[in-house]
Amino acid sequence: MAEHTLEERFQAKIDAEIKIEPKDWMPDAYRKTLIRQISQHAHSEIVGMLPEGNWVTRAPSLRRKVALLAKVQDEAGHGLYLYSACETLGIDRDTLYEQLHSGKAKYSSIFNYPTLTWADIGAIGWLVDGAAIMNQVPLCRCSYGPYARAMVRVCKEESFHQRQGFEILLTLSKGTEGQQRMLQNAVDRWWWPSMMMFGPPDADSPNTQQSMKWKIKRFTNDELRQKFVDVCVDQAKVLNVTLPDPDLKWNEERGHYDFGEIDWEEFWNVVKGNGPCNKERLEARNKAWDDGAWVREAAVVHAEKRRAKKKIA
Ligand code: BYC
Repeated sequence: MAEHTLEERFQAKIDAEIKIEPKDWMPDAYRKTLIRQISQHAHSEIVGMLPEGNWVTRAPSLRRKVALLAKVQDEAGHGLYLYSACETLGIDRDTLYEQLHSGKAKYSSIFNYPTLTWADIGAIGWLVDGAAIMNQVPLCRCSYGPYARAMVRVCKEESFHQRQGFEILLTLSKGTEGQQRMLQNAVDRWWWPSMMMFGPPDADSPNTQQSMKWKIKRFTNDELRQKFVDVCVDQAKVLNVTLPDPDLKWNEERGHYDFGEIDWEEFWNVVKGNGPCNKERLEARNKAWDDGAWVREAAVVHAEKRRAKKKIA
């Protein structure tokens, strides 16, 4: 069968909302795009454990510590589902890890910012997980079956994390003046980086158009960013905080909030590896990998022994 016919049948399946499964024929570019996006997503979950992990030993109560530990552990789980989904496309996990550890792979810009106070943990839950949910709920309908299915559980857990973060901030908002200042300061620092999570504006996004046609993405970067702003404005009122954007204003005609210019220079700088914590994050991942060598070796020996025992039996 001619290549173009296969491609047409593939697109027809996507148009008919039929999921593409690992053994189905797919264009090389579709496979490559998915490996790129899913691996970046997996790396983000894994690196995303670091800023929050920083507060596990300093959480203000046992209840907060247990909840934060559970959240960080969920993120490790998300990373593992996503690496598994990525492997169904024919790339092995060691290659993916190598790409992360060598600094070749991208992961979300947001995790290159520091967590300076306890309020940052609440702000990450509210804004970062909030942005992640906005972006990830439509991914449950992604055309590639294993990615779409992995996202269902990820989204359920992310939604729990977002509420947990909001509750941390709500508690601070009812606290002392110092706690309220700490809350405002965290929101001031996390707002713009969270807006950047959705990626460059549609006009400068090389991948969006094709990914929409393939139904990997269901909304563009700008569409999701706008939804995020619209939702956050009302939530900020409940928290009694100001979003640090003087241009934020309801636009009656558009039926949406207008917002100010995003500093794209800062975004690209962070993506290129020059953000406040890029170096620290990569060092931490490499150290964890090296320190864990004996665990991996022990696991392999254990598996081999079990296999040998089964053979004898
Ligand atoms: N950071 O053409 P574009 C989470 C790159 S949430 C770094 O629009 P695409 C978590 C992009 O990769 C975070 N790089 O790309 C939450 C591309 O470069 P390459 C992870 C970014 O793929 C809470 C170039 O810019 N979520 O894990 O169509 C706690 C041009 O962009 C960023 C996901 O990964 C960025 N923010 O759209 C713990 C969701 N934005 O690859 C963990 C899945 C863009 O061509 N991913 N770039 O060299 C997606 O939905 C899409 O990949 C994006 C970008 C919307 C992020």
